[in-house]
Order: sequence, then structure tokens, then C-alpha cells
Amino acid sequence: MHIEAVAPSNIAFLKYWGKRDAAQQWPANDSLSMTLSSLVTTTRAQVATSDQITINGSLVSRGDILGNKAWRHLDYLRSNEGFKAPLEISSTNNFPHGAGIASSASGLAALTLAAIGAWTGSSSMDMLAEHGYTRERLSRLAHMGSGSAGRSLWGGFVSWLAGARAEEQSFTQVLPADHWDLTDMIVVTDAGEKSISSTEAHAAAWHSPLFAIRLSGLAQRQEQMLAALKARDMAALGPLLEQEALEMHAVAMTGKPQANYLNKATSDVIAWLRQVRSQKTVPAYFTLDAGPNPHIICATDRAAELGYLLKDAFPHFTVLQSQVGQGPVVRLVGDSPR
Ligand code: 2P0
Repeated sequence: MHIEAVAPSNIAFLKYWGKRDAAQQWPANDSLSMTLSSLVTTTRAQVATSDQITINGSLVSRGDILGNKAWRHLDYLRSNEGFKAPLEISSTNNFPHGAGIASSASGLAALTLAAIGAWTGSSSMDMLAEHGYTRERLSRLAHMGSGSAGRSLWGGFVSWLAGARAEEQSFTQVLPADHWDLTDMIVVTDAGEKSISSTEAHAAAWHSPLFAIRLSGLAQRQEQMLAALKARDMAALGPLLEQEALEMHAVAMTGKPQANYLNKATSDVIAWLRQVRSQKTVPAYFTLDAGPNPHIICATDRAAELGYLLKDAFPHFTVLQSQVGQGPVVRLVGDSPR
């Protein structure tokens, strides 16, 4: 029998960009995200005679680009939590890896849950909590693998607070999934690997002359964004989402080294969306992850119409669609091959 964890990806409305302390994964600022319902990583773990990690059907080793983060995190979890047993782990994403769709968030969250689940014999979130692994504690562990993974432990709208010291950072759900029925339509302009990893770009941000300016305005934006979310006010939330995404990319583009994640199609989709809005067709706004694929946020009751318009304007791009997710699930599964 295996422990299976299904963990969601998330899209940041307020971005985690820059670390105060890389060793402790202490972010430069608070961030705020929407958990995604349909972009998930499914990871199975089982106690075995030696460690093994399979990602999307391929065995990965410590030296592989694809496997490196997972191995480092497995090593970290084992030494930090004091477990000894080797684990056989296999993981699959239902969306393209490395396309700026935060596969590290869902991937490292699912790995944390599956590994701790297998070591403690816990086949649900409740059983994990009974073994002392509360959602908060699991968030802190997952975030050591990838910062944004800490937010993927929660459903709905999720806050990662930086705190005054690294030990004081915390993850919480600020609003539940059913608070506001939003849809994220991800226009996949390029599903390839990104040229510079987020981890490198977090360090490069400190060298951007725009970074200090960005940090000085974030508390106010955070307050406004939370108010817009609480009020379910798209006209207030939308411009904040776009300003935040463009500002993060302005910092990325002016860091050292520069991180240019956007492509021509990104600009085309953004220009098209502005036009859609100016014609008062659908109130929808974009945000961006560390990649070229615009995430278009709208009320779910307008998503079908937006999808139709998108298909008409960009017939060659895949559009991934997701609503607000409930958070991860942990369960016991049989040994059938995957
Ligand atoms: C976020 N991103 O808040 C921001 C916005 C991308 C754009 O967190 O070094 O993969 O593993 O902690 O979490 C991507 O960075 O970086 C990210 P590490 P991570 O979602």
C-alpha cells in the first residue's frame, strides 16, 4: 500500500519575489495566493529498501535538473524530522513541468505530504495532525523545498506572512474556497523550461534598482487586495493584480542577472485582454507567474464566454482552466501500476 498525496498549484496575487534569507527560505515580503482546483501533482510514497524518485514516469537522480529539488527536499525532510526509512516515491503533474505554472509549489507540497505520510503511517490530513503534523507545520516543511509550496497546503485564498524574523513566518487561509467563485484561465504561450530558475531570480531581484521601491509599496497593496477579495470586488481587485504582476516582472527584468520571462505572445494576450475589457465584454484581468503564460482571472460565471473569445483570438494556444481549490488530499491507495 502507498500513501498518495494530491497537492494543488497556486497562483500568487501578491508575489513572493526576493528572499531575505535563502537558507531559511525567509521571503522579502508577504504574499497572497489563490489555490487552484485542477492543476495538481499526485505523489505516492512507500517505505522501501532504498530511496527512489520517479517524476512523470522517469527515474531521476540527485544530479538531474528535474530531480534535484525533490532529492534535496527528501534529504532535508529525513534529516530535519529524524526519519530513517528509505522511500520509493513516484510523482506526476497533470500540467506541463517548468512552464511557469508553479510545478514546484504543487510538487514540493505533494512530496512533503506523501513522505511524512509514509513515514508516520498517516493516510489523511487528520491522521497527520494526530502525529503532530498540523497543516501549519507541514506548510513550514514544504516551504523549505520551495517557498510557494507552503501556500499549496491550504485551500481558498492563502497568505504567507514574512514576520519580523525568519522563525515568525506563517501560512494561513485568509478566505475559504467558496468565498468567491473565480476562474484562472492560463494561456499556454510556451510550455518549455524557463531560462532562469525562480531561485536564481529571487537572488537577482536585490540588484534591481526597482526592488526597494516595490517593497515600500507592498503593505498598502496587500491591504487593498484583501479588501477587494473580501468584498468580491473584481473592479478593485483586477487593476491591483495587473500592477503587481507587471511590477514583479519589471524587477525581474532589471535584476542582475536579468530574468526575462515574457515573450511576444504574452504581450499579445495582454493587449487583447485590454481590448476585451475596453469593449466591456468580460471583466477579466491578468496576472503572471515566473513564466510567459498569462493567468486570466474572472468570475466563473463569465469563464465560458471568455474561453470562447480566447479560442477565437488564439486558436493555437492551449488554455488550462482552474477554479479556486480546496487544498491537498492525503489517502491510502493500492499497489496497481500507474
Ligand atoms: C509566487 N513565484 O509568489 C512567486 C511569483 C513565481 C512568481 O514563488 O526558490 O519556485 O523554490 O523558494 O517558490 C516561484 O518561486 O522559489 C515563486 P524557491 P519558488 O508564487
